[in-house]
Amino acid sequence: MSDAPVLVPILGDQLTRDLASIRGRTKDDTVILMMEVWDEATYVKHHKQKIVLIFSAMRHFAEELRDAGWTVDYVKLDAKNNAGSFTGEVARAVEEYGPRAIHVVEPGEWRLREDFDQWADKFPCEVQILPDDRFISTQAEFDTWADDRKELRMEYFYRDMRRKTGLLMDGDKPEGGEWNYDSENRKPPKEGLSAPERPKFEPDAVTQEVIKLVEERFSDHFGSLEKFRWPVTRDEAEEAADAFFAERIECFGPYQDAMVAGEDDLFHSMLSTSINIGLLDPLELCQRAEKAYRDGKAPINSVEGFIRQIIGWREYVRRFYWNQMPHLQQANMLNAQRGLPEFYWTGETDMACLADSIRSTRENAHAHHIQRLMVLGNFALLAGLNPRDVQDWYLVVYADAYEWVELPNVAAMILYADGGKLASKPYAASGNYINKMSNYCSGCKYSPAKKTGEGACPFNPLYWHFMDRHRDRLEKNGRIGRIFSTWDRMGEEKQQDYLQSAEAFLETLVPASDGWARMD
Ligand code: FAD
Ligand code: DLZ
Ligand code: SF4
Repeated sequence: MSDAPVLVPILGDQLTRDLASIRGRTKDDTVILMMEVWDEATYVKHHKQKIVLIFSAMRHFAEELRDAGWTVDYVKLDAKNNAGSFTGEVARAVEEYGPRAIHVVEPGEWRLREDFDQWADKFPCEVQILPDDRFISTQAEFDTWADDRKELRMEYFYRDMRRKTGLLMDGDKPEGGEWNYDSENRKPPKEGLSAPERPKFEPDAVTQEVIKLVEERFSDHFGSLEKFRWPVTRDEAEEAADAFFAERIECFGPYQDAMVAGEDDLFHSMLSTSINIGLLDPLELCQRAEKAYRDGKAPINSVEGFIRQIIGWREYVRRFYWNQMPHLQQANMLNAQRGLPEFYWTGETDMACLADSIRSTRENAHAHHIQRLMVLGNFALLAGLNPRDVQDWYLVVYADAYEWVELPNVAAMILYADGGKLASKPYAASGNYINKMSNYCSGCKYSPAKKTGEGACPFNPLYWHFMDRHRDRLEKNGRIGRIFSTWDRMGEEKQQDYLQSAEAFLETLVPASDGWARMD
């Protein structure tokens, strides 16, 4: 065997001790390369907390690997010789170590895969790009499953994942008799609903150094750093998971779709930032959830709901992304052309539900699922915001955002830009839905009960404006087509009232200035 080592680049969302590229490797012939690079920190102008999270978690992980005896070449962003990109840094390391091979786990994003695919031609050594086996499904499995289906519904894929993992199975039947308890995940919040506070992790010296770096180098990026309290190590992430299983999972299911002003976490696990960078193993979390059910500590609707989000939605969007790229990025089936309104960045809007969701986004780099879907996403859909702007926004603002998970949720789930491959109907709702599922409306300048004109909740006329302008496409949809008979029964005058109210509201939207999402 040659003395030359194997070079193992580990990316910022691959912070897992038994990653496929190091599993089974010997320490004395391996050089691990970790890189803080300008290209990754700025390909969109990520929320400041996301950059802090990743750099701090990377630095801690490098220390953990060194303590375990690995050789780690760690390149800090402000290192003088920083090459600025993964490919540049790998070129520098190839020059320095003369490796006999490069072993890297596939990146989560298409743009990087295109770069990594060039490495075999660029570098004078063998290059192995390994599957990321931290996911439960495989791409081949999904692609075969998807091959002759016109519509790709998560539910059927999810059932296969249940069978594959054995989670919540009773022989070959679903535990409790149903595959899906979604209908028991929709309890409106009762007066004064609040959840136990999740553990918050005070920034240690490593995180503080990164905060300083980010404040200096990324001062024009969106978001505040004041409330940075995310787990940055495996131990912290496990503490966060322990608290979820001890204190919040019981109510997770019933209140999964509830929203309460100022209650930013409610009963959500708040674990996505840790799962997505590899600090927590998704399958282990699901097994813990199942145990809580079997031990009688959490009801089936909570546990099945949690497991569905992970081995259902999370797995599904990962595979959907790779199955549908690169065209998913350009998809715009509803021909939505309106630019993103400035208030998505400033939070300055009289619509209380949007203002609170954006405030949480700015302060925490997080908003929970139903805020992302039924407030921010619903508005983007109804107002006809163009998918590229909306995609950029979601990729920038959330600490858990990576294109493989953000893009299917934005393009396919909220904007229906893929024409219904992923979702059976657009998630469109009027003010009634938000009023039922939250306490936002009582503190809003608008009224959900008022349908048109001055003081009417803008979601009401926007809803009908959306339906009317997409009638040709949506009327044929069995799940939504029936609402057009309600529209027709309203009569011309009422319809015009709705359409004019919506137009008047849309006129008031101020488009976002350039420079928020991408470098000028
Ligand atoms: P919980 O409510 O506790 O759910 C448990 C876990 O399930 C999450 O940690 C997450 O890993 C997984 N999960 C739940 N829903 C989804 C989903 N729709 N897709 C994939 N995984 C899911 N999640 C991201 O991780 N990154 C994103 O960039 C992202 N963008 C989104 C954009 C839109 C428009 C929407 C509607 C959803 C998006 N989600 C994204 C999914 C979801 O909103 C977040 O995963 C969730 O809010 C994270 O908070 P939590 O850990 O408390 O989740
Ligand atoms: C998101 C991100 C950022 C902001 N910075 C880095 C970085 O400097 N170095 C790194 O290894 N990874 C970073 N990441 C995560 C990568 O962009 C991530 O690996 C891809 O998005 C693939 O999912
Ligand atoms: Fe949102 Fe409309 Fe309720 Fe205001 S009235 S909080 S805009 S749903």
